[in-house]
Amino acid sequence: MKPLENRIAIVTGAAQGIGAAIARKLVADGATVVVADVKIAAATKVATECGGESFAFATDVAEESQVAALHAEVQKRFGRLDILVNNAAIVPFTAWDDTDFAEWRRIHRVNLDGAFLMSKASSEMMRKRNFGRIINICSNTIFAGTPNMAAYVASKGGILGFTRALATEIGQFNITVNAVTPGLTASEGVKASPHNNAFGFVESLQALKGQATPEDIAPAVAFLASDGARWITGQTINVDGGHMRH
Ligand code: 4PL
Repeated sequence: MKPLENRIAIVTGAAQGIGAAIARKLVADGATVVVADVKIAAATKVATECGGESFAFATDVAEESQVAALHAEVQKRFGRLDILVNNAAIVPFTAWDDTDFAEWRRIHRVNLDGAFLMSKASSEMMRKRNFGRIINICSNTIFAGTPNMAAYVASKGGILGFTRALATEIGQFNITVNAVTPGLTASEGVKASPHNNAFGFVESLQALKGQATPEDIAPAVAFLASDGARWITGQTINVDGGHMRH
C-alpha cells in the first residue's frame, strides 16, 4: 500500500511549478489531488496527468465564494478532505521603492489571505473526521531577508506564524499544520522572472551545489502529509540545499 492511499488532497497553485510537482508526488504516493488554480487550462493538464479521480478546479484562493465552491465540490465528490497544501502565491520582483500600498495588498491578498480562507474552509471539513494535514509552502526568504520582495517576505513571515498558531488551535482535532521553506527553485515562475539571475549568487551560499527543481521540494511535503509525520506539528522544514543554516 502506498503511503497516501485513499487520501484526498487539495493543492493550490498546482497548475505549474512547485505546486504541480507536489500534486504529481502526492498522486505517485497514492493520493487523489484536486488541482486548484486560477490558471484553469494548465491546471486541467496537470489533473489529467494525475489521472484517477483527480480533477482541476478554477480557484482564486482570495475569493471566499470560490473557496467555498471548491470545498463544496470536494465534499460532493469525495465526502471528505485529508490534506491541504497552501502553495498558491504571487512571487514578485519589486524593488522597495516601487512597493506601494496597492502592490503590498496584491501580494498579501493571495499569499496570506488566501492561506487563511483555504485553511478555514479545509479545517472545517477535516475536523468532522478528526484527521487532517495542512502544509503551508513558505520560503527561506523569511530567514535571508531576500531583496526585491519585501511584501512577499512579510507575507511568508505571516505564513510561518500562522502555521504555528493554527497548529496550536486545531491539534485537538488531530489536524497537523506544518510549513516547508524552499529556497530559490527553478520553477516556471522563477525562470520567467529576474529571480532567474540570482542562481549564481544563491549557489555560492548553498552547502549543496546546483539548482533546486520543483521535484526537490515535493518529497518534504509528501512526508508531512504521511502517517509517519503524525507527531510533527507547528514545524518548519527548510529545503534549500543548505543555503540557510539556522
Ligand atoms: C532565495 O521564494 O527563496 C528568490 C523568489 N530567492 O521566491 C522565493 C530565494 C526567491 C527565494 C525565493
